[in-house]
Amino acid sequence: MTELDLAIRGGTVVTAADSVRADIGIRDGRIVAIADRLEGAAREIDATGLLALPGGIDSHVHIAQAAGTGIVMADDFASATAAAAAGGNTLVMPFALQARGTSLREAVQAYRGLAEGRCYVDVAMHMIVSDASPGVLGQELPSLVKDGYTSFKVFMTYDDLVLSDRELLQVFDVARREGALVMVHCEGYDAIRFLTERLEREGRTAPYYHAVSRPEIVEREAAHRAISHAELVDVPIMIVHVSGREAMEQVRWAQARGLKVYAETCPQYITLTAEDLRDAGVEMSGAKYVCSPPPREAESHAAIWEGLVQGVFQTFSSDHCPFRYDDPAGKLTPRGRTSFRWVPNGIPGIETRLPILFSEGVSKGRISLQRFVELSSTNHARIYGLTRKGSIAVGYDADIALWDPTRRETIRQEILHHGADYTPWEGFEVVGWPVTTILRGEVIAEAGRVVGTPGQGRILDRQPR
Ligand code: DUC
Ligand code: ZN
Ligand code: ZN
Repeated sequence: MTELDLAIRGGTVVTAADSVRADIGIRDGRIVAIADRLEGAAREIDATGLLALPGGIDSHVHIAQAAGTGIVMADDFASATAAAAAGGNTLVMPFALQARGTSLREAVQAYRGLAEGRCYVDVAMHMIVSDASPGVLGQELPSLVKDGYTSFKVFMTYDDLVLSDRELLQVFDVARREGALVMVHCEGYDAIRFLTERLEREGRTAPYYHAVSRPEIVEREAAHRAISHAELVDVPIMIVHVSGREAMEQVRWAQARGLKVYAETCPQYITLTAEDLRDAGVEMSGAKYVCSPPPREAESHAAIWEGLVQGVFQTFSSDHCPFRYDDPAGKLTPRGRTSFRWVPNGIPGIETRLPILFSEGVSKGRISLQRFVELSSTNHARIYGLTRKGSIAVGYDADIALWDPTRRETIRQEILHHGADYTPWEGFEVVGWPVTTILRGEVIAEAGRVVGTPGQGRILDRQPR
C-alpha cells in the first residue's frame, strides 16, 4: 500500500452508528483506512483525547443574498465559509435566490459566480423559487433539477416571496415529477399581515412585537397546510426551522400517518426566547434577535428537545442569515425604527451551531454522540444527496472535525469569524469545542484560526435523485 498522506492517530471515531478508538488513514483527500494502528503516513495528527466526527454539514444558510432595498447581508462566501470552517463544518448549503420575474437559472449562475474561488468549505446550492410562472414550472425548474439542483425552498410568507396555495401545489407537483425535495418556510402570510397591521395601529412597533406578529398558531396553520398539500400531491417535503411545540406536533402527526415529511430545527429554538427581542436598556437592541420564525417561550425548548430525541427532526441547521447590528444597512436600518416590520429578519449562527448542539445536547446528556452526528452531518448528506459526505468511512471524503469534548468556552463575538458585528449568544457557555477542521485531508481551521485558503472549498454538483 502506498504511503498515506495523513494519519489521524488515537482519536475516537464517531459515526451515526457507533464510536470506536481508531486511526484514520487518508490519501488523495479520501479516507482509505480505519484501523487500530496505521503506519507510514507523510503527516500525522495526534488526536489522543479527541473525538473525530464527520465534518459538520449545515444545510440551511443564507450567504450574500439580496436582502431588500438598502439592506446588505453581513457575509460574503469567503467570510461565511471561513466562519463555518472555524465552527467545525466542512460543507454548507446556501440558496440561490430567484427574484420574482427573473430567471431561476440566471440566479443559480449568479450565486455560483459569487461563490467560485472564495470558499473555505464545500458548498452545494439550493434554490429559492419565488416565481411559479409557466416558464419556471415548465422549463427552468425541471431542467435545473435534472442538472442536480435537487432541493429548493418556497415561502408561505413575505410580500416578495410568498406563493399562493395553488402555486405551492404546482411547485410540489414539479418536485414530485422531477424527484426534488421542497423545503417549506411555514408561516401564514395573511395572518401575519393582519396581526402586523393591528399592532402598528396600536403603536406597538418595537422589535419585540415581531414575535407577537408571528405566534406559533401562524406557524402551525402553515405547517398543516403545507403537509396537506404535500399529501395531496404525494411529494416529500422538508419543513425548515421548526420553532416550537405547535409545528413540531404537526410534523409528528404527519410522520405518524406515514407521510414523507422531514423537519429541521435550529439553535435559536433551544436557547433563545421571545423575551430576547425586548429592548434591553438600549433602544432597538431587540433587533439583534429578530428572525423568522421568532424564538418562542422558554417551555418551547423542551418541545424541540422532545422532537430531537424522538426523531421528529432529521436535521439541525443554523439558518445563518446575518446582518450587522450597528449599521444602517443592517438591523439599525432607519425604517426599522418606525416598525419591526422593516427590521431585516435573520441572525448569524454558522459558527456557533455545532458547539451549541454539542453542549446542550451531548454534554448535558440529552442526546448521544451518534444522534449528534446524525443531526449535524449524516442526515444532511443523506437527505440532500451529497455522496461521500457526512460519515467517516472508507471511500468517503476526508471531511473531519476533531472535537475536544471537555473544553469549556464562552461564545463571544471577538472569537468568531463571521461578518456580523455581534452574536446572539454573547456570553453563552459551552462544554465541547471543535479544535481542528479537516477538508478532504487538509487542515482548514485549527486552534481558533482559519488556515485554509479561499477556493479550497469546492462547489459541488449533485446527481439527480
Ligand atoms: N427564513 C429563513 O429561512 N431565514 C431567514 C429569514 C426567513 O424568513
Ligand atoms: Zn425561512
Ligand atoms: Zn433561512
